[in-house]
Amino acid sequence: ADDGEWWKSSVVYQVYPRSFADSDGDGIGDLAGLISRLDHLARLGVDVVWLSPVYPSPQVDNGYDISDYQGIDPVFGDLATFDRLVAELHSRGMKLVIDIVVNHTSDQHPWFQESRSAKDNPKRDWYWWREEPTNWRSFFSGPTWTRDEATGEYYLHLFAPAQPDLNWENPDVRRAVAEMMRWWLDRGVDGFRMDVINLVSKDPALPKALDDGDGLGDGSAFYTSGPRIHQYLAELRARVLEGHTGEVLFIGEMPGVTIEHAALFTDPARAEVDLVFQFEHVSLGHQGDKFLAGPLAPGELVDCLERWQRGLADVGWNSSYLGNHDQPRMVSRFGDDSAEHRVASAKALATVLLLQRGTPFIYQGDELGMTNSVWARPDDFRDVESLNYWDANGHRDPVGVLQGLRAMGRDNARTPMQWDSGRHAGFTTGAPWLPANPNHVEINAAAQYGDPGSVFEHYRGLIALRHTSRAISHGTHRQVPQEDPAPYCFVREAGTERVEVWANLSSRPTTVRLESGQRRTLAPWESGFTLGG
Ligand code: ISL
Repeated sequence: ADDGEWWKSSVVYQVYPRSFADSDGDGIGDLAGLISRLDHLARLGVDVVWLSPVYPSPQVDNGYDISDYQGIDPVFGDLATFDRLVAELHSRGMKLVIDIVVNHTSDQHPWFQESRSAKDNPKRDWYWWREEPTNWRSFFSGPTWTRDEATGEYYLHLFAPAQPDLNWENPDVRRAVAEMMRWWLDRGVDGFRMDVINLVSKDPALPKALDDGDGLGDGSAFYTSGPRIHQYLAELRARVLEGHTGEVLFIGEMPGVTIEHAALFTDPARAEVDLVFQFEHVSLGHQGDKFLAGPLAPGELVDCLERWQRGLADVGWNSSYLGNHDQPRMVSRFGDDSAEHRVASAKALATVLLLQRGTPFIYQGDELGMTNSVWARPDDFRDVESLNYWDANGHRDPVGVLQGLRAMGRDNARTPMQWDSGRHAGFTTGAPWLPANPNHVEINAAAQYGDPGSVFEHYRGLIALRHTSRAISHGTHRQVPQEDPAPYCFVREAGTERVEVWANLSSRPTTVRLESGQRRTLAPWESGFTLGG
């Protein structure tokens, strides 16, 4: 039964195009490469593709710095190839969600070029300009303000200096964003994943942050889910959808979002967004700085996921993800990527990812159990976040900082997709922009297709279950409490349909108690479920 919210029974697959498939041998993945691999997605059974940015961009942050919102970067293809992608997806019954980055533009965007040119330029107020900077620390190390030569004033950038923040207080900015999104809707896209969208409403006073001792501080209280964010999102959705028939999916990426705000953002009655990416579980153990992350205590992940289950049980809707292009590989971060436990832990995590309540997101390669890669030296990294962090912190503790980058660096998720055991994992015939993980000789798609014991076939089975079981797609979720904090057990229920799920999220055996009281011994990382009426 389709109750209109098609995305509740959908599984989304994220493609990071730069690292997915390269059709022309330049070492960088592209749209034609993606089209050539759509059979992989059809075989897996996913419903929606979320495509990371492919717009013209100087690629300072791999496309999250956009210099033209209505085009395709030549490195990825052109608009005709994009249209072909939409048609090819639709003909397979899949939908396309594109990535919209409108907290900031590239400093090469014509809007910013105009804005920076003079204090009295009509677009001056499209960005944040001040005579005096505040002391906020940027997401990518260093200050959030950079002085611009042309006028001697400072502009705000929560991320890299090449990513100036748009001023959403200006109604013209908000109108331009809505118009741009409508243009893509008219081209046939089915939804939008909106980058750091809960950061667009700043406290216009831009107050000073508490000094961490180095002259900078955490200003996030002044721009996270800020004063007008709910108004802006409701306004944007209404404008984008005005006169449009057919359902469109709005996903908000929201660092620092609380459960309370997430329930508001995803309350259908408020018509803001349908899905929210929260960050609590991926931030566990961060101690304020993700590159200092320590190991998780048993049960920490489960407790966090459960808090979100309870918080959005009645109003709103969860998104389920354990990895993406900003995170280390899920099996390395939350599982156990040793030879002994890699396959079982990838499967146990997938069982949780795909069977808990909420729309699941699979990041490319996780369906193969891909792991973090090998980084010998700091200059092996390509990601602006890792490189800046090294520059800012490497000198005080080279060994510890390199260790942190290895464990948490975003490039772990950005190594080429592992298609086969051949040269460069079948990703490119040229020299890849980032080397393939050496373990591709063993971990790759070709080796897993049709192998019933493989991570890929495990994902395929779970996705199929999500499509046939209303208990899984729409049902209630309740935890079955355990003495041992490591295993995660829960029951999903809709009408007379009941699914009980267990997953031992640890590298040692354990015993769980099912809801019936029956005991069950689980091997390390063993997971499973029973279907019952
Ligand atoms: O990876 C992070 C740094 O620790 C996150 O804080 C990340 O910056 C945050 O999730 C926002 O991510 C999004 O916006 C960034 C971009 O670099 C990420 O790739 C994108 O997903 C700026 O556009």
